Parts: sequence; C-alpha cells; structure tokens
Amino acid sequence: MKEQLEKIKLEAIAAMDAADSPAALDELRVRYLGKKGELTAVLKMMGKLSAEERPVMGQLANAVRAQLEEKLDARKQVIDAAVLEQKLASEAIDVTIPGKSVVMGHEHPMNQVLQEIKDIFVGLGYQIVDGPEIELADYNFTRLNIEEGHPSRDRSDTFYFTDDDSVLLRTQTSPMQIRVMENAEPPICILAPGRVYRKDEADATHSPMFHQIEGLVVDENITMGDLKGALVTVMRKIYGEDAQMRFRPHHFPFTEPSCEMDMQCHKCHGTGEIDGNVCSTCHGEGWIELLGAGMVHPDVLRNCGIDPEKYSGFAFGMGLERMAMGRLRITDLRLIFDNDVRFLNQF
Ligand code: 2NL
Repeated sequence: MKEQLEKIKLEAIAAMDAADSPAALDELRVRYLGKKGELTAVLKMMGKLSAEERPVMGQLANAVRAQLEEKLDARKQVIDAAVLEQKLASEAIDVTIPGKSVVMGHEHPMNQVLQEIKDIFVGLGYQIVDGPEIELADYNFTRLNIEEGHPSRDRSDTFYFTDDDSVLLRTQTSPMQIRVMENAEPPICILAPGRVYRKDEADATHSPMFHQIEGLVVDENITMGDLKGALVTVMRKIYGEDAQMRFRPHHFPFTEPSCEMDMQCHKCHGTGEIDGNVCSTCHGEGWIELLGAGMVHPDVLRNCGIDPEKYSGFAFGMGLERMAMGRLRITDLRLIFDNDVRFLNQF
C-alpha cells in the first residue's frame, strides 16, 4: 500500500508538471484527489490494515494528499501567470501604429457668407439682434402696416399656429426690429439676420425656410442719402470696389418711399450678353437684384411709440440664400439645404 501511494504521488506530480492549461490541471485534481479519485480509492482499503499499520498509512496518505495539493497550487500559479502573460501579449497596443485621421469639417457656406456680411455691418456700427421664430401676427404684419386681408397674410402663404391667425412662423425678420423700436430710444442701428418661413414649394429658387437679413437705422435727420451710402458701401465691400449699383422705385407697405437695389452683372458688365449669347448669370437683364429698402413709414414708427415728427429712419431687407448663391456661384437653392458633403467641400 505504501508503494501504491508512492506510485500515485510520482505519477500525479509528473502529470501536473506536464499540464499546461487550467482545465488540464483541474482534470488531474479530480483524477487524483477527487471523491472517486485514485488517492480516495487507496484510503478506502485502509479497513483491511492492522491496527498498528492503519495510523502509519493514514499519516502517509495525508502527507501525500498535502503534497499533491501543494503541487497543484504551485502549478496553478505558474499556469495562471503564463495564461495572463499570453493574454497581455495578444492584447498589447502598438502605440507606434499611425492613427486613423479625422476628417475635419468647416463652416457651412451659408454661415461663411452670413459671417462676412455681419462683420461688415458691425464695422459700420450696427448691433446684431436675435429674436423668436414663432411670432405674433401683430409684430409680423399689423405694426408693419400690413393690414388684414393683405395677400401675404393668406393661410396659403404663411404658417399659422392658431385658428385666429394671431401666432405664426415669422415671414420676415422685421418683427425683431419692431420689438427693438418698441423698447429702445433712437438712435437705433441694428441688423436682424435669421430664419424665416413661407409656404413655398421647394425648387431651384424657393424653400419654405430661408434666411433674411434686415437692417434698421432710426435717428434724427436720417435720409434716403444715408440709406444709399450705407448700402453702396456694404455691397462694394462684398462685391468689390468697382461694383456698380442702381436704385429703382418700388412699393412696400412698411416703407415710404421704397426702392429696390440692383448690382450691375459682373459677368457681362450690364450688356446682358456674352459672345452673342444671353448672359447666364443675369439672364440677359444686365442687372442682379440685391435687396429691397426704403424710409420707414411714419405709421410704422408711430406703431412702435416713436415720434415721426422728431425721428426718421431707413430699413432694408435681403435674402441670404440669394447673396450666397451670387457670391459662391450656386445655381440651385436646394443644394444649400441638402448638406451633401460633396457640395459643402467645394467651399
Ligand atoms: C423685401 C425687402 C424690406 C424692410 C424690409 C423694414 C422693417 C421695419 C420697418 C420698415 Cl421694422 N421696413 N424692413 C424694408 C424694406 C424692404 O425687405 O424684399 N421684402 C419683401
């Protein structure tokens, strides 16, 4: 029996030394030390021994068990360390591999043009103002002399929130200027850029949401000369010092007198044709419409608590999309809102 124990011990130790995985080691633990293991099998035969032999063999068997358990622990530590080592090696990060380059975006072309225009007006002393896109019809229409029944108030042209047509998506940024006039004393010199909404079907030149930039100057002795001086100065900064401008009479309910301002076509220099063909930039007109403007109607000043006997002012409004399309040579308005990076990357 003693020899049997020795044999099991040597065999087990050799097998444990050869085991190279936690699973193989566990198998050996079951095989030698488990309930149905080889050592247990030998111990079960103890009953056949004499009373003197039994404690000696018992001691020996316990010593073998202790040795094997010790060996198992030691081997387990070695295997675990090797497994960990291998895991660390396989998961190692090579910090010298070049990283994936991040594609940098840039400012949207609309914002590039808006920023340029704002910078020019700020340089002339204008303050940039911002306001709500959901407006009262009172600010958007009534105080601007746009009376009930005017076509622009029609439900087919304007997005309304209420059945009584009193709350709407602003159709112009003028309500912001009304809010300023209502609350501030002249001199007022402001620029109001922002989103505006009209029920237009989207096509090459229309979108139900677009951007407007409106300006307003109110003080004592403001004249049409101030209006022309300001607008010509700004357009020459945008389109070049040699840009030619003209003013045509027009009508708006909120200004009197009113005008529109055109720029001479930079492509055909006002002739309307290039090499005998109709100029594609101005469609043969020779001029490109830039904006509408005028002297603020005395009723509009009065509607905002400003005395038209003491103060006068000029106002203007332009479409940012039209400015950007002219400046960046974009032919279809929808491209501006699609945000296809192949388009955006060109600017
Ligand atoms: C256009 C051009 C314009 C204004 C906007 C304005 C604002 C106030 C008072 C008077 Cl608070 N006028 N804005 C003036 C003239 C033209 O926009 O083509 N609009 C339809």
